[in-house]
Amino acid sequence: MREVITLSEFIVQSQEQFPGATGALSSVLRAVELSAKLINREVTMAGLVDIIGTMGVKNAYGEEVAKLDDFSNEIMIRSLRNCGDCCGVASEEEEDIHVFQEELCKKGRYVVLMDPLDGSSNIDVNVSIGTIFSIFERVSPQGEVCTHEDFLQEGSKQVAAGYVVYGPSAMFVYSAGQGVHGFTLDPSIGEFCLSHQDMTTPWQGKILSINEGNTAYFSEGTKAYVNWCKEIEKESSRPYGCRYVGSMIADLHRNLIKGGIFIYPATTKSPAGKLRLLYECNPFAFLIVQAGGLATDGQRNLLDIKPKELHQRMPIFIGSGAMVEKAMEFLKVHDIEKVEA
Ligand code: P6P
Repeated sequence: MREVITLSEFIVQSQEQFPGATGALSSVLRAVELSAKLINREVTMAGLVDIIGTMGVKNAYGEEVAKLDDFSNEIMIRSLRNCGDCCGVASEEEEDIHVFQEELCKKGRYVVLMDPLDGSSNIDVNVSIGTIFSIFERVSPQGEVCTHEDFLQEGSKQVAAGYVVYGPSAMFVYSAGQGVHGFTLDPSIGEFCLSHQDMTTPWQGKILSINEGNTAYFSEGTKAYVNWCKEIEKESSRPYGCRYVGSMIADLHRNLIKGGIFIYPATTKSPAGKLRLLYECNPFAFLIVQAGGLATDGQRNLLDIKPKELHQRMPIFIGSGAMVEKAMEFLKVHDIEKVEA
């Protein structure tokens, strides 16, 4: 019989690799897993029950909050509060941090940052969406309430990060610093089962993923790189294929497996780009680097950047290392050196 290893079993077995492990991180990961199962159930029912559509309220960015956004946010917060090892949460859906006041939670060693349902604008057209999470060890004293400093740490200090893609099948993909591992939900037993152990991304890919509708707002460097990707040059497999779903989780999950570069650059319309450093860029940067790729803002490694505030946006060039390095060369020549000249 095929050996099925569930996510819970894998987390416990992986814990053995950390001599000082107390099981607290495993407990937080399992809280995320429980949330994913509950969210997946609602997402797969969306369209059949009154869970489509918006709440009639806007989030911190002035974006309409979908009912599923709010549901997913509440589910994650409840699970993380109940696990007893998390002292607070920062959510893309909430203006400020969510400080757990319960005595048990104050003893929690970890904080979690999350985008409970990324890509929710795609729900009503049945495109893959997902949950993104990032886990840090707190810097504030255990036993007290968490502080903003717990959440404003460089991405390199993440102890774990991952995502759940609610697509043709639901997949839970995470890393705790020992490689990237994927688990596919088996609905017949209600368990995420190991399906992609030690995921790595090719150093050279052939997929360009960028919203070219924004070309008029791109920098000269970004335009030059995109045009270079479209030139005919057989040895380097160009022109590359273009794939853009408009749901970060779907685009990055594909590129993680097949290779490629995903770009949401700074533009004249959005000088800091669109995606959020804490809730989208850092967790994916952690994963992609663990999988052998690169993640930058066009100049700096994303994981080295000290966040200034919770909802900080950040340009992102992420994926196959050779492609990210090439893109940075174009930005250096056309944007940076030109400006310095
Ligand atoms: P645009 C979804 O709204 C999201 O936050 C990401 O999931 C996705 O990559 C990006 O925005 C798409 O943005 O401007 O291309 O529609």
